[in-house]
Amino acid sequence: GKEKWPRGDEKTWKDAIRGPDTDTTSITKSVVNHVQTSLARQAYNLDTSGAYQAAALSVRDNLILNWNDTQLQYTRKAPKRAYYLSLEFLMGRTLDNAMLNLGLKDNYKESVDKLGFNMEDLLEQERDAALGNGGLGRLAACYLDSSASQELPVWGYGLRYRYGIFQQLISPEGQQLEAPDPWLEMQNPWELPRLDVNYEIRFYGQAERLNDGTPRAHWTGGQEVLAVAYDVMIPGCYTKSTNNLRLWESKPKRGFDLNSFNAGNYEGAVGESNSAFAITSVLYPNDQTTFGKELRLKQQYFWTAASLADMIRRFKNLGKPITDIPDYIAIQLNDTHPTLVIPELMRILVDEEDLDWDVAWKITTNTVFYTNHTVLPEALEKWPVPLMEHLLPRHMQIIFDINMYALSHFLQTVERKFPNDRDRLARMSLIEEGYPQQVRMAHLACIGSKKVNGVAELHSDLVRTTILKDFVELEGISKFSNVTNGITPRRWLDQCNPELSALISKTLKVDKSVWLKDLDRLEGLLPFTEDAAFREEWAAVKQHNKERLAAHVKATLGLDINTHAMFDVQIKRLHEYKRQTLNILGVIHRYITLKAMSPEERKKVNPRVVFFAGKAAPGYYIAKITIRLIVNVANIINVDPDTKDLLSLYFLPDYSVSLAEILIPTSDISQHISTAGTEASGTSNMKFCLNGGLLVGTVDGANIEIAESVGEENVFFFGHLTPAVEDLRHEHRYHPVPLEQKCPALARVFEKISSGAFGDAGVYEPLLATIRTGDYYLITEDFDSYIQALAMVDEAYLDRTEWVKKSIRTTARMGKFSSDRCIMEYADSYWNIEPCPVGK
Ligand code: NBG
Repeated sequence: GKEKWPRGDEKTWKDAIRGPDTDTTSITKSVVNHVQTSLARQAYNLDTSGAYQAAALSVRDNLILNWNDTQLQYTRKAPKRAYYLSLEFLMGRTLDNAMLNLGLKDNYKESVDKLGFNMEDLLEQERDAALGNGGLGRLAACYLDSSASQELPVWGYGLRYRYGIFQQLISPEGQQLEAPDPWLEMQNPWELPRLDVNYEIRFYGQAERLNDGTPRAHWTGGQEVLAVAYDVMIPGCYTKSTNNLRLWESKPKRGFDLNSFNAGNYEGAVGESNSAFAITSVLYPNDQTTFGKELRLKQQYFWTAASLADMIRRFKNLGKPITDIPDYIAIQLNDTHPTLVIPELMRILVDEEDLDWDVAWKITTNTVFYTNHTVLPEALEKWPVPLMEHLLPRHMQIIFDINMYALSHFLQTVERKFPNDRDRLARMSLIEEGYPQQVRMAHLACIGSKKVNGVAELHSDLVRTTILKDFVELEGISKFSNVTNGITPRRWLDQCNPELSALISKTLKVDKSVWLKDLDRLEGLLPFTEDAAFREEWAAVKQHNKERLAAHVKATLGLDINTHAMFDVQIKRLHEYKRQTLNILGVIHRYITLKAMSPEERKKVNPRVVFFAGKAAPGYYIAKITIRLIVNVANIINVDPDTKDLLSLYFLPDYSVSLAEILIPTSDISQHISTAGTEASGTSNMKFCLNGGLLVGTVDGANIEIAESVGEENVFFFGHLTPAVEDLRHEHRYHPVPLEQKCPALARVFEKISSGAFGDAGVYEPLLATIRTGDYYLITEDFDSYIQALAMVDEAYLDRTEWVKKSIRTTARMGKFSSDRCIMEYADSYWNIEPCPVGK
């Protein structure tokens, strides 16, 4: 039936309601209006930063209108929704992406131009929203883009950290220094504070079981903290659908604790309020390691409890019975960080909704889904039982109960299936024995979820056969599957490489609004590999992107880069398993080889520029030494007259999403060289290949599927395979062979370093020692085949025509890696949600 107009005079409303600003004239009006009113400035005193703010506010107005329509539509249609819980969202900048997704970039550019500014300068004003460490956080951002672009009712939930990932400074000696990232110091136009949306979150206190024949308990006392919502609009590409990313900020429940205040304990009262603010003050800068800090556990509970309360409030507005939750809500856990949502949902259902344990458990395990993102032991979360008991006494009880009810069920079956298998019981328990006992979050996430997935075929296999093997035997294989990661082609092709995007549209004779949302269309480029004029244009784009990077490096670091060299890039978090060390040792090997050549021989060598960028966790000693080695090798070889034109090396400081956007489109090759079986997926490998850079890599993570798609002849694989890794490690431990014998080429590189060629050799000794003894990441095992792979790269690069063909073929076959495909898989096979379009 026709809805009744809610209030007042309908015509008055309709006449006053404004539409979006889409033509250049109204865009200009809206920008100037923001200059005048929101910023209280004038044409006379407007600088670039003010112009950025005004343009951003104008774009935001357009987003808000779409956002409002989308949210109203969701309320009206009440579709099942999915909620993506991630402690990290690495969004980068928003303005360019928002204008592109709205299809309004050209108009904004024209308008800004007429007002006397340059759009590129404006874009540079924006600070990255860097609320994440690496791939896991950036994946969450890509997934939000794809959800909105496909009109799916998906919201993200995260934390609004006052400080994002630290800013990285590199001293002249190559030391990494960390500075805070006060990204909110400048006004942030991309968030809407929702001070009215808030929840009280409890910590500590007492949990008392009622022991009245029900599983209920009362949780009282302790500290209560307020979670306040900030909403970030997530525009879909060429659609009105605009989803929400809700970030929580913590603050004291009331300004001061009145009791302590009245008792004269002013400092105590303020201290309490400080501890409330502290919860969302900083992003933990560790990638793939856990530290068991109480504040981190507080963040996790604060965020999952506020998010769940918000979902349940929204669900209750539908007026459906509580048992219908799985028909309206799907919760996706981005790694184990939000696993507390499982005991928290149980607490709400059992203690507050008074449901039977079994009913509550059924609801929970039909609502929650878990994605595993690593099999590295040091990254698997465990929380000490005493800490959990102190901070979340009721949740600790519930976890013990889950262990008893859910697992005892299991364990009885196990006992029948595998009689007297005590080891298995100990292995599977949610509680790891020891001093102290620890809660295994991956086990809890696994048994509390409807489905579990890894992020690339190989990784999902490893999840099934190693860390969750026992659970597969118990629950059946069908619960455990794979969704290979993807990336959004909007940011990672159209936005970061506008010239390539334009060339593709022109060549395919298809508007980008089509192929950006149907990336398999890139296959249409394949016939053009044989078109010499097209190949030239293709190569010219790469060349131009190199010059764009060179200009940026000149402007920011004052360095000159040889843009006629092959560009070889490795950018990612510094980590032993990612083996930046292998790369820098390879560079030194190349340097030694060049030095030994005659001037005649050198003439035949193709110049190469090697780029590194990436942050090391502040406490990661070995990773920091690797940075030092890279910087000091660069200091020597970049000025060596014998070789500097043939080999140069740069460590670009403060890697970020925005830096990646400039670097990725320049690569001829990029390196993804983790020890086989350690990199769950990798996603920058996809970004490089989508932009026509070829891949040098190990047979690991998504490299494998990329090679399957683009053709193995277009990638440079090397190194041992996953099944060999454990045996090799065993050999290293029990039958060590001296380096000189095992790998003479690497031994020469070590000698060079130890000779002091790159400064005080003692500095590097702890790093070299990890390789000489133990060599857990198998550098010595893979070094020779790595050097061979790089030689094959040199060889292939000599035939430039064939090289460009490889580049085109690579881009053309990357369709599978659009995050649109991933999100559709999650929507169909996991969440069971459907698009909810908004209409014009
Ligand atoms: C990382 C993996 C990457 C993967 C991203 C996104 C964690 C715990 N894991 O290989 O190391 O691409 O997750 O899935 O950060």
